[in-house]
Amino acid sequence: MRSWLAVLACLCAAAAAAEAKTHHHTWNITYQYKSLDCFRKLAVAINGESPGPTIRATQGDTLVVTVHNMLDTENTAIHWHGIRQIGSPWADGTAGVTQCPILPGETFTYRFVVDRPGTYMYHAHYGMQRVAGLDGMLVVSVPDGVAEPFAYDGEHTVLLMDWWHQSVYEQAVGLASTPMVFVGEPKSLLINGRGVFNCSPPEANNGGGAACNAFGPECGWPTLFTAAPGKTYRLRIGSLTSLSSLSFEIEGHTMTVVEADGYYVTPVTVKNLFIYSGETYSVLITADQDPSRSYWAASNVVSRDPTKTAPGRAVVRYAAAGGGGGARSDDPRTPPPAGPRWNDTASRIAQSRSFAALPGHVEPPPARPDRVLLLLNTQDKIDNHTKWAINGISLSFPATPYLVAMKHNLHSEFDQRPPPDSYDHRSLNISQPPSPANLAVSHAAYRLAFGSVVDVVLQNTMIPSNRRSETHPWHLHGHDFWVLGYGEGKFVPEVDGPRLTNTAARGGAVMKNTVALHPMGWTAVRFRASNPGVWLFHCHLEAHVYMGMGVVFEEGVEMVSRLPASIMGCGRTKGHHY
Ligand SMILES: *[C@@H]1O[C@H](CO)[C@@H](O)[C@H](O)[C@H]1NC(C)=O
Ligand SMILES: *[C@@H]1O[C@H](CO)[C@@H](O)[C@H](O)[C@H]1NC(C)=O
Ligand SMILES: *[C@@H]1O[C@H](CO)[C@@H](O)[C@H](O)[C@H]1NC(C)=O
Ligand SMILES: *[C@@H]1O[C@H](CO)[C@@H](O)[C@H](O)[C@H]1NC(C)=O
Ligand SMILES: [Cu+2]
Repeated sequence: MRSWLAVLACLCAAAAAAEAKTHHHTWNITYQYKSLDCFRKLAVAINGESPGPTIRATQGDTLVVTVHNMLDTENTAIHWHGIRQIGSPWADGTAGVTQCPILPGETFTYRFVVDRPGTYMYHAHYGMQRVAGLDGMLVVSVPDGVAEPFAYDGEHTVLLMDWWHQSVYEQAVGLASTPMVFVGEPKSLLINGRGVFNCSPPEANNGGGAACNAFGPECGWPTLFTAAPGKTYRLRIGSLTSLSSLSFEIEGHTMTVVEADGYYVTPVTVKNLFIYSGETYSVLITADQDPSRSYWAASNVVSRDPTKTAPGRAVVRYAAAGGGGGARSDDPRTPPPAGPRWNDTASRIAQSRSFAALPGHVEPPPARPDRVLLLLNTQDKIDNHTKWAINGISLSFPATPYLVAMKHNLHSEFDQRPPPDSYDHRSLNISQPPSPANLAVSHAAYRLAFGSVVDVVLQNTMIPSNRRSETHPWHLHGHDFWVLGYGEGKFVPEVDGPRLTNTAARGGAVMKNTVALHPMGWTAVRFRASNPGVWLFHCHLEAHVYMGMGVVFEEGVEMVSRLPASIMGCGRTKGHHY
């Protein structure tokens, strides 16, 4: 107990001693033709780049990002994924929750402190816009003079994405249509924004022969990094896939996981890393293989049909391999790693369970919760629309952002009836979930007592129409949570509740901001509702949150200081002066 306090105290002291800097970034957001996987399509770019630049800062620094929305026909908003926004809840970038969207032609400035070191990300949080490629990584270093609990010779970022050829509009309209037109499996997997789509079968490129150019300058597997033999590298890996759960591995090399979502974990060596949308990991990899050749890094789809999406690839080169960086003749002649069996849920759960907080670096969870939310995840039909619902409520964002409506008591702007804390878990059969009696699309929200400890148990189910159960990575804004456990089947409060209490008491629970809810299973997390504001908690799959798979938590909104006028301008906030 004393050791973690000591470590936290010394980190804070070091952070305070170092001079905090302010980093200014100015971003022009535009649509651009990009051929990220050799197929030309419109992408949303930051200063011409998609994915956007990696932002770097040091713990305690302030980031000031001025966003010019130059999209002409589309709103935007940018979320800083994993940054808790303590004291700046209006800078969370979640359209409909913490701000009005940034209108075409308008400028919005995000200003916030990066209070914890670690690997984070940013991405669009307006409609399904992230699908169009508005995303990137955010790396926060420890202050000078603070040692990390592992050593490495160099570091690289690895951003994993999935990619479609139809536009974000077609995807969104399809999902909202009756009957629903699903977005389908991704056409490509991207690593650091690059992939190679097979242009040769004409039917594969939607008839757009000219759009698919296997010989374009952008078309080729990217170099992930060039290693010096014997050296150890830190890879900061983040997934911003829109649909896919992935397995990432590097041919011939093992990886040692040392960080997850900004917290150190007890090192775990793996052949492949399962990574779910919204998660980040740091892994250490030592260049200890034959330096006369190069190696594939690969991402493979798991949990969904992998046969429709070829593996994402990038090349790990050795400096000794004759240089020529990027030359195709240097690409490995081996096939890329095939990845694990896509439907081997047990090994994914086992890896999720294998992570433990590094002793001395993570505060242990409070002993017990003040409130328990049992959240049932179901897919249902509402007025013939296919929707995801949580305890029967399918979330839709109100015209007036929750933060403004709640802070200014605009009660007509959202549903005042709180969503249910639980469901009938006794009679539930997760293979055949009944349609909830209260099923509705709503702008409801959970109001949490400020400072209270909240447990959330997410319960997965089977989708009645296709008899499948999917993986849902749940992401919490404004907080990190302790992961108390993963279970298979149905959560039984009388049996599983006491086990969670024991886990909490034993210590070692990892802290994260995103956690997987595995097929036909449950996942339990605990957090302290101590960050004044209004925060989204949602499935990180773009299609799912668009179909209502999220909830909203409010805590201490009355303690939030005066809201900036820049977040207003929509719904009831139009023309109001606060
Ligand atoms: C952003 O757009 C403005 C106006 O067109 C231009 O002056 C500026 O150079 C652009 N900035 C960048 C970084 O592209
Ligand atoms: C997993 O998928 C394969 C086909 O890829 C199938 O043959 C096998 O039966 C499946 N296993 C389970 C447990 O569903
Ligand atoms: C829903 O779909 C069914 C079958 O296609 C149709 O008969 C019914 O009229 C639709 N209901 C609504 C409310 O659109
Ligand atoms: C749950 O539903 C499945 C699928 O309909 C059925 O096979 C099973 O017998 C049910 N289980 C119980 C305990 O009723
Ligand atoms: Cu989901």
